[in-house]
Amino acid sequence: MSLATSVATAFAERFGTTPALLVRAPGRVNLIGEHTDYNGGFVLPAAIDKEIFFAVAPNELGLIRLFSYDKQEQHEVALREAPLQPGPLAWANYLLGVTAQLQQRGLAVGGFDCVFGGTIPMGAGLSSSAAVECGLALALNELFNFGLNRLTLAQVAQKAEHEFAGVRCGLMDQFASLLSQAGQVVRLDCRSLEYEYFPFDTQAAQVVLCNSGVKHNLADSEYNLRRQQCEQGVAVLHRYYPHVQSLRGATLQQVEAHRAQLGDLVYRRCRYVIEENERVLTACAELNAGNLPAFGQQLYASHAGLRDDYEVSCPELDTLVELARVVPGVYGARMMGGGFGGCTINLVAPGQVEAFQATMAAGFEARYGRPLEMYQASIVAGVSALPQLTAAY
Ligand code: GAF
Repeated sequence: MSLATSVATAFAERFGTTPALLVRAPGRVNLIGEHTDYNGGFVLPAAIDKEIFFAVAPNELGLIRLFSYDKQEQHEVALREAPLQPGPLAWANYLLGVTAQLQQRGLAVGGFDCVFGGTIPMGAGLSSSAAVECGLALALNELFNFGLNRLTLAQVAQKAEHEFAGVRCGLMDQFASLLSQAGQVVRLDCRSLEYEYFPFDTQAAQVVLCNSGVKHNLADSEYNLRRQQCEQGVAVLHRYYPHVQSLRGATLQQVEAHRAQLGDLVYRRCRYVIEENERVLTACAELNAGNLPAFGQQLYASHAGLRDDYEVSCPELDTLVELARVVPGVYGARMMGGGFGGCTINLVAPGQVEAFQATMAAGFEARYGRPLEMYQASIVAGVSALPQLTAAY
C-alpha cells in the first residue's frame, strides 16, 4: 500500500468518513544560499521526493482534530478556543500555527479533521516542518475556498513557524515546498520576492544527501542568535549608510571599513552573508553555462564560510564535506539548511554515485563508529492536491 493510501485509510478508520482532499507536501534541498533568506538575499532551493501526505475533511463539530500517522498521536482543539495557542505537542503546533495565521487574516476556518504522515526524516535539514505547515495551508485553502495564492500561503506558513515554533526563519523552506517545479531549482530573491527557475538535470549531477545524524538542541536558539547578529550588523551599517536596510544592501567594502564598530563576531557574520549572496549569483551563471565543476566550487566555498565565519557547522558535517572532496566525480559538497547537524548536499556525476556512497559510508563509519544514512534525491513539484485514491479505504 502506498503511504498516501495508508494515510487515507487511517483517516477513514479514525474519523469514519473518507477524506475530502489528499495533499502531498515535499521537503527541500538548497543548492546554495544559506542563511541569506532572512537577510533579504538569494537562495536556490528545490523540492525533493521526500514528502508528507495529508488526508483532510471538514467536520460539523467545531473541532480541529489532528492525527500524526507517524507518531500515532491525536490532538484535538475546539475552534471556540480561539485565539489558538501553542500546546505541548511540537508536531501539532505547526498545524495549529497555520490555522491561527489564517484566522488572523480574518479567514473563517471551520472545524476540520486531518491525518498526516510522511517520509521526510526529522531534524535532517530537509524542512519537514515547512512541509507540514505548507501541506495544511494548501489543504485549508482548498477546503474552505480562501483563494490565497501560493506565495501568500508560504508567508502564512513562515509566520506560523515564527509564532508557534519560535524560529524566526526566512521564507526559503516554505517557498520551496509550495512553489518548486519538477526538474528545476528556483532562485528566489528574498527582498523583492521575484523568482526564476533554472533547469537542473539530475542526469548530469545527482543530488546525494548524507545525513550526519546529528540533531542539536541549540539549533533553534543559535539560529535566532545568528539572525540577531545580522540585525546588529545592519544597525551599525545603517548609521553610516542610511540606505542599508538589510545585509543584501551592504557591500564587503562597507563591512571592512567598519570592522571595528561591528566587532569581530558580527563582522564575520556579515562578511559571510554578503559573500554567500555573491556565490548564489555566480553559481547560477555557472549553471546556465553548464559548468558543473565551477558550480560545485561555489558549494565548497559556501561550506567554508558557514564553518568559519557563520559558525553553524559541526565536526560531523565538516568530516562529510572533507570526505566528499577527494572522491572522484564529486562536483561540490556543503552542509545544508540551518546547520548544527542535518545533511550535507553533494553533487555527484551519475556514474560515480555508487562508489561515492561506498567511500562516504566507509569513511564516516571509520570516524564515528556508526553507519551513514544517504538519500538520492529527485527534484519534484511543490505541494499538490492528489486525485482521490481509488483504493477501498
Ligand atoms: C532554515 C530556515 F528555516 C530557512 O529560512 C533558512 O534560513 C535556512 O535555515 C538557512 O539558510 O532552514
